[in-house]
Amino acid sequence: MAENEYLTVPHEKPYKYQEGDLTVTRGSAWTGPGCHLGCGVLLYTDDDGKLVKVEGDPENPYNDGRLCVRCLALPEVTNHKDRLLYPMKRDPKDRGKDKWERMSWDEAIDLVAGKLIEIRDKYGAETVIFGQGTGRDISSWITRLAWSYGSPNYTCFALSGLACYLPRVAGMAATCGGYTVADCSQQFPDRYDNPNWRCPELMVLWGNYPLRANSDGFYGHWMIDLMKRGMKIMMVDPRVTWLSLKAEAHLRLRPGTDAALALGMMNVIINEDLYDHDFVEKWTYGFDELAERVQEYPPSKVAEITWVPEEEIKSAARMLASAKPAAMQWGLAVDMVKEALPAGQAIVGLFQITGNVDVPGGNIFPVELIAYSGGWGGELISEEQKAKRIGLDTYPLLALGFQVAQTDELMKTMLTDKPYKMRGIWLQTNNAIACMGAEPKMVLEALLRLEFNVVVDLFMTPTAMACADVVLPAATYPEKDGLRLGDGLQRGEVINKVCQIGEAKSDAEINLMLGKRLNPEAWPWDSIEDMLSSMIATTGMTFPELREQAPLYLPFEYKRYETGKLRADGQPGFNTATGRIELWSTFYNQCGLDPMPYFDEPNPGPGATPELMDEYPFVLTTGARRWSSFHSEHRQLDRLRRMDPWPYIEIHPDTAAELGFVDGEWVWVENQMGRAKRTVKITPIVDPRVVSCDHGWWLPEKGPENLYDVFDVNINNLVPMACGKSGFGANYKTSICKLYKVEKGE
Ligand SMILES: Nc1nc2c(c(=O)[nH]1)N[C@H]1C(S)=C(S)[C@@H](COP(=O)(O)OP(=O)(O)OC[C@H]3O[C@@H](n4cnc5c(=O)[nH]c(N)nc54)[C@H](O)[C@@H]3O)O[C@H]1N2
Ligand SMILES: Nc1nc2c(c(=O)[nH]1)N[C@H]1C(S)=C(S)[C@@H](COP(=O)(O)OP(=O)(O)OC[C@H]3O[C@@H](n4cnc5c(=O)[nH]c(N)nc54)[C@H](O)[C@@H]3O)O[C@H]1N2
Ligand code: SF4
Ligand SMILES: [Mo]
Repeated sequence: MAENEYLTVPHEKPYKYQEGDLTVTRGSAWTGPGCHLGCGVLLYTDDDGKLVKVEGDPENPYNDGRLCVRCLALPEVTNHKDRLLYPMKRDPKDRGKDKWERMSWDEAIDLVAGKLIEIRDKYGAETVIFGQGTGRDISSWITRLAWSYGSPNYTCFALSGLACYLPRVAGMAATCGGYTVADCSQQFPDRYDNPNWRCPELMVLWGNYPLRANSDGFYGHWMIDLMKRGMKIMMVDPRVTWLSLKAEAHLRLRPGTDAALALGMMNVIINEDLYDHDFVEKWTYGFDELAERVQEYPPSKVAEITWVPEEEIKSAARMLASAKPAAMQWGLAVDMVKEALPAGQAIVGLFQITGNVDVPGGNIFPVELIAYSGGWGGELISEEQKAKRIGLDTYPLLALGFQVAQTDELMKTMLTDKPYKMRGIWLQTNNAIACMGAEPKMVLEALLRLEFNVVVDLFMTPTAMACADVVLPAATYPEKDGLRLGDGLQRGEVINKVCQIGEAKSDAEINLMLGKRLNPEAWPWDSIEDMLSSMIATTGMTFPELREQAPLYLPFEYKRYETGKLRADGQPGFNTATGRIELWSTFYNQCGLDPMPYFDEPNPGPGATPELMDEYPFVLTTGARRWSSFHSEHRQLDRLRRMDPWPYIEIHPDTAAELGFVDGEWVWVENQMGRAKRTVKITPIVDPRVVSCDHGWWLPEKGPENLYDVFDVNINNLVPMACGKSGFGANYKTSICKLYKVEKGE
């Protein structure tokens, strides 16, 4: 029986149909290769079952027929000659060497299950780490595998301070009881025509570049749709971008000073009495304390800290306060500073005190279609095992709903064997030494101390080559059946299998096969179809039925805090201890953290370590997204590699002239942690005092001998593994560096 009324979009054709010589299959694009979204796609296959073309599905309201270059290039990824085609093993003595032996799937599952059960029996399940990379479709499969096996140590492996998305999500869960997203009508199947929706008057893009990133459920091209409907943009970004040139205001701050800027803007809004009195009085807690705190951040002082002129800070604050409604789409730059939680708290606070919460065209609380995106199977692990999660003792905030191990503490544990010795790792969709990990050489050292390492990936990666004992081949999305639910999306999508490459299997299938051996009761399904159908049982549909109907939407209501629908007890208000949005957080206070937002100078940096600036004169930011790749992926793909052939560093023309650099030449970027090579890209989009490097580099064409030269080109050689006071946040996007030419032969 369906528990809800669901909404669908009428389709002209069945999900699979013929077009000339090709078969067309409708579905969603959810990973791999990478991306967080799951746009509507039409997959074209020929008579031999080969994927030959991908197009955007014009009937899908989410992307409305549009696709990025990475989805357009999908057939080249799926059919690439370097794909892993079958399971392989290697003698642990040969780690780092290209000495693999092919196995059958039966043998592979026997080997992995046997070894994991042996470790569990001898040392305890907690000694095996289950590490994923960025949020692809595996979060549910890997959490269920970890928890049904009995390990509490599931995590985003090697991502210092869990510094992607989680700091924002955890911060909002702690202070407002849920996560809000900018209202671009994405929750309605009729989108911009929905009579209840309003176009935001202003969209503030804070540390996020949606056109390239399409992150956290937010499709970048909605910005263009909304601008056509009159919406204005404010951008908070140190770099000039295509969108910033069309923005009403562009606040070009010094990297890592976001918290100061937000507090300075709050200072103006509060002192000039521009806040929403009605909302603040009825629905927030701790406003007076906040009003006192922001007095420490007058715009003149904030201008000195952030490099944003005082008048711009004031006028931006006034613009935001007068826009009704205003929405905010934020991004990774908020997480990738050590004190990410207070930064996020300050930024989101701007929209809370101006009353833009859960109103049409503001920041809304989405409803999850099926609520398990934070992990599937949390009930499978015993309280006794849960208590062994690494980081729980050090960072009490981790007790807040998220069952992840804290990454920096986990790294310490791996290197010191305290409080217990780690024995193995299951790494699925994670290229730790090329991308995820800060201090990648240390991450490798930690991995090599383990007895048994399994990597599940699409390609051979530097991480797998360096440390794996078993490698399992995973499927790209046209090779698998799957579901896309939850994750702030409020819609259900289906992924449809249309082809098969080698012996690759979907992550879901791999984990189901292994789960059946590690804990059969937790994995009762005989097939993927059974498993997917059971996951959507509450919709009253089976997986094959949903296939024809998807995308599926839940009805949406605004201002649910007024009607008691945000809280389990049915009382009006927000899901916090006080029932209000906590500008002064009772939960942070309980955890021994400052209950209110504050700014902490990035360290090292011109504010915290002026003495280091003679040696390392530039502020470094890293990882601004590119069209041509998803993190460490796509480097094998000729078409995309041509767009950005080498790792680069963006340098202002004046700075380049001063250093005698010419466009395209190789230079070293170095700081007190280490160095990495980059090609020079001379461009006025960066401030002369700031340089910006891309991330995730390795060179597949160099071959495995030197681990694909990963340690020459990985910018994370310069990033320390060191998190904020709460256990969340790390300085990936703010550091300092010097630059010098690469000598011949280097
Ligand atoms: N300096 C710097 N470093 C950063 C960042 C930054 O901004 N600056 N960003 C950080 C962030 S936010 C993140 S999230 C991390 C991401 O770090 P990672 O998640 O480690 O990076 P990826 O390259 O996305 O992917 C990992 C691997 O997953 C494989 N893969 C892709 N799809 C699938 C699939 O469906 N199944 C399986 N089994 N494998 C698959 C890919 O081939 C790849 O080898 O990087 C972080 N690193
Ligand atoms: N094409 C592509 N898309 C991706 C990814 C990818 O690798 N490639 N990765 C995915 C992942 S896992 C994530 S987390 C998202 C991230 O995507 P976003 O959230 O957009 O993050 P970034 O692209 O790292 O940075 C966004 C902007 O922040 C600016 N910036 C740098 N430092 C600072 C700072 O200190 N403060 C502020 N306010 N801005 C700063 C940069 O100049 C950049 O324009 O993208 C996802 N989408
Ligand atoms: S955002 Fe781009 S890469 Fe991601 S699924 Fe959509 S079209 Fe594909
Ligand atoms: Mo990320």
